[in-house]
Amino acid sequence: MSVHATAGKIKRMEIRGAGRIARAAVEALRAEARALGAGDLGEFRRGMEEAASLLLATRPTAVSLPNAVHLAMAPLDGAADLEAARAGVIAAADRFLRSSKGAVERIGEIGAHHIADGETVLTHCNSEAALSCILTAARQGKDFQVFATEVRPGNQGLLTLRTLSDAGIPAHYIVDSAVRHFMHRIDRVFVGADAVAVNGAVVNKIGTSQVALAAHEARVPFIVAAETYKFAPRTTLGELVEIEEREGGELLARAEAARLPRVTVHNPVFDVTPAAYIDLIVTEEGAIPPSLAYVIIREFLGWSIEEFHKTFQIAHRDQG
Ligand code: RI2
Repeated sequence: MSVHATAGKIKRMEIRGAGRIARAAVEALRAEARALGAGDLGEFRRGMEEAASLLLATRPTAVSLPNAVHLAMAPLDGAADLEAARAGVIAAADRFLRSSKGAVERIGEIGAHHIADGETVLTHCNSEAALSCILTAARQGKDFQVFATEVRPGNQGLLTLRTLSDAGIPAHYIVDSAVRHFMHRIDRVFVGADAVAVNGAVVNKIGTSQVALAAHEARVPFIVAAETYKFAPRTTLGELVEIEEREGGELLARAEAARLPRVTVHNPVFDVTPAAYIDLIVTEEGAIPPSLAYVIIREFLGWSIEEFHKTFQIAHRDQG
């Protein structure tokens, strides 16, 4: 798919989920690298950076997107000529796509150890990493149930239910505000992440922090499933993860809103769960307490501060 088409689908959330967004962007960059008819290395680099910038501007929160774009674009630095650059980007994209799928599988294997026979698990939103833990446990023959929230306003809970149902896992569907009501029946919460900050705080679908609060109050373990490329290097520089605010129309129909001129509709689609409410973050490199987020950023992302700045400049070039 072209860069334009992919960017449009990510913006409209036809492609969604932090991992899927990252893979779709990298696939689009790979297609662009193959197709770009540049005359020389400079022209190729400019074309690729334009494509990257378009993809990076689609959604601001899931840090998997800039992390993945950075990995795919890295071979442009130091490439001897145009064809080396082209081949480098294609190979880096292939590597990321392979390792992303492998990471989700590995997270499933590690996370499944935390689900036992007879338990009841709760999940919020639709995370392939969290679902990988749940599906792996089911494939291992464990007998357990899952509560899935609706997830206002996008109703991603329905996607989760379809996956659970296809896998033959008994499931319960509840509105987001019923989480505390049912928490006494829950043994463990599994959610995904759009970003993990250096202080171990997790940015995930709006409502996640309320789920964490209810779990904390009831002493229910709260587990986050997140690939290492969901960790946000720029938070080591003191930057906050931007919380995407989407159209109010997703919440309140335009005609209804027109009748309520004094009402401001707020539609933040993510929130921040503090590290204090998180028991474990399961990455493909192993499960860590949130206090070790910095180690993941340093050891497995391994970016220098100069590199953060460069990808950031590409991301903001078109936004003035
Ligand atoms: P995986 C999603 O964001 C959800 O917040 C989900 O928990 C998170 O990405 C991680 O998903 P959105 O794109 O990468 O639905 O684990 O706004 O699939």
